[in-house]
Amino acid sequence: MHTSYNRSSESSSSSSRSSSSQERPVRVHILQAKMDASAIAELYALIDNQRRIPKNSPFQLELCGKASDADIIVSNVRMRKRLERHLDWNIARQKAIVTPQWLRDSIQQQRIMPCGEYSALRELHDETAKNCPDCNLPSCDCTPSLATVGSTSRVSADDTMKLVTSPRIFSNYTARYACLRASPLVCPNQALAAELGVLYLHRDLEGKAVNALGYQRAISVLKAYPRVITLENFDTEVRHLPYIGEKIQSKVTYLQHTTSSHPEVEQIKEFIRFGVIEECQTIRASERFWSLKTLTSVHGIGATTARNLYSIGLRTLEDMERYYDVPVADDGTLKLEEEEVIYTPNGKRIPRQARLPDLSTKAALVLRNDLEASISREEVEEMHAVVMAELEELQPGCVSTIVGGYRRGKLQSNDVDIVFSHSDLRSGGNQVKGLCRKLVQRLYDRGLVTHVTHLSGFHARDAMRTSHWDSLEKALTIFILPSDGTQKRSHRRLDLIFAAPEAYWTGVVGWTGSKMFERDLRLWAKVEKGMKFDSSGITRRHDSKKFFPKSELEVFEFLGLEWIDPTLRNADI
Ligand code: 8DG
Ligand code: CA
Ligand code: CA
Repeated sequence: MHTSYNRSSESSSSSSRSSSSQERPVRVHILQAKMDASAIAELYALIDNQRRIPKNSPFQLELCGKASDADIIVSNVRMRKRLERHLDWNIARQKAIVTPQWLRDSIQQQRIMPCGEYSALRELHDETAKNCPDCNLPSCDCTPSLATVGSTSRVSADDTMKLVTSPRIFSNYTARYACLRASPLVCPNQALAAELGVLYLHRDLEGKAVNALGYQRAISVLKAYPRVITLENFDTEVRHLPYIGEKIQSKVTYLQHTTSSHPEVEQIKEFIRFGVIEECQTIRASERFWSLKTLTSVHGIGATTARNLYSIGLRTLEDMERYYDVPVADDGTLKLEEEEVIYTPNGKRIPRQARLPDLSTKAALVLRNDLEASISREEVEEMHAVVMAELEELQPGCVSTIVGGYRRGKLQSNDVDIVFSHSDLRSGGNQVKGLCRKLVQRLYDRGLVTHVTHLSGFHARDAMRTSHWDSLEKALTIFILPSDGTQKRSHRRLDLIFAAPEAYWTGVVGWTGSKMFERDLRLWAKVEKGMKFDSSGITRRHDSKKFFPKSELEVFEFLGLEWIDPTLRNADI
């Protein structure tokens, strides 16, 4: 049985198949929606491992980054509506769309299992059976479906659920800007990206910003590379990708690089050969690295402070507790200092001070276990619902979007970011700021917000050093869901961002991330379009004229960009 494909059949006619034609592996695309990182990694590893099967074996699978070019799409999505968020239905009908079990069984049995038996969507069962690249099946004509290069389909201006990322974006992995590339949550080279992430973090903790950015850029480019990197494609393609092996444009690092030119190139090659990078092993074994990493895990402690604390002898969180004089309760647990609160006769909590409590380093230390824990999508949604219910009481009819990693498809988030607006809000005045402050105060009064790390106009100190990002009103808070009696609730970081209605969509784009996507979006706007992009709007540089797109798609179109789904904006690790 031949399970690899006949290349000449790509010319679309099954009659053009000839016995002398070259065969190519069956292309498999992993649709990441509704899969967690470990499931995606498992499927990539399955395909990657079988790559080592001798070349003349009839059973060859190849990872394909572009759904439209794949023969088989592995999907956990079972509903048409949901699938259409990621894939044009006309393209879907030309593919075999199967469950992950198909891949496991095919690998185990070393043959293409009948796709129809693993059809992921009931509605596509017949097409999946027919398009299965298995010549032994009676109904199979073995003609691979041609990739129909569809353009971005615009269904409704502000319904991003229905926008499809063009296949062109998937082919564009050699582009210099992350906002031109498709960067999935987990890429075929995720382990390599994670290893380079150690080098990035090390440079970042040591204050070597330019060097750190070099690694961040290399990671960002690798995130969009659609194939598992091998020594072969490394030499022919990968080393020529932007930022991989390019000298970093800084006098200081340039001098460093002349002695050991292009460290990324050697390190990537090292990873391909050995599966680890030696310098990462050294870094992981270093006490200083672990100490700096631990000290910066406390909210509000940046790399510079951590290095200062290290230089005076602090190594662990216990050292920090002693240094910051964190109070310990009788039972040995850390405790928050008593807040000054008073209650109304019916139990409503009233803060004695109008000023909301800052999250001090001391409090951040006490809450560190809560704040370090990741947040499930269900809890993110619950938090959003609770906040919206409170906001509805203050100003009915607000709109909101959960942005950040949640919107990019992360199953676990480190914090929750929500952008709000209301059509009645006027820009320029104090209405937006007023609503943001009122909401935070209300959440505090309800015991839902316990601390505030930044509230626009409230605190001079910008602990997050994010003031360069934009001028939207924001409150960075610590939030805790009310107890439902069954589970212990944890403190969570919650960022509330308020935009005037005309700045809502730039706010949503600006806060969806990821960080490198945002960085390149701003760079693209500036260098290529003569525009300044930030979350509060787009400004033409030569005459300072402001533009306010009316949908997220319009933000992209205005900047001369093709649509990229939020789940493909994961340009960081
Ligand atoms: P996670 O670690 O929270 O799970 O991932 P994330 O959601 O991607 O990270 P984040 O640190 O919450 O940042 C979300 C996005 O918002 C990211 O692209 C960075 C961006 N961002 C800030 N601060 C600010 C800011 O003040 N203004 C704007 N426009 N964007 C900001 O982190
Ligand atoms: Ca976030
Ligand atoms: Ca955030």
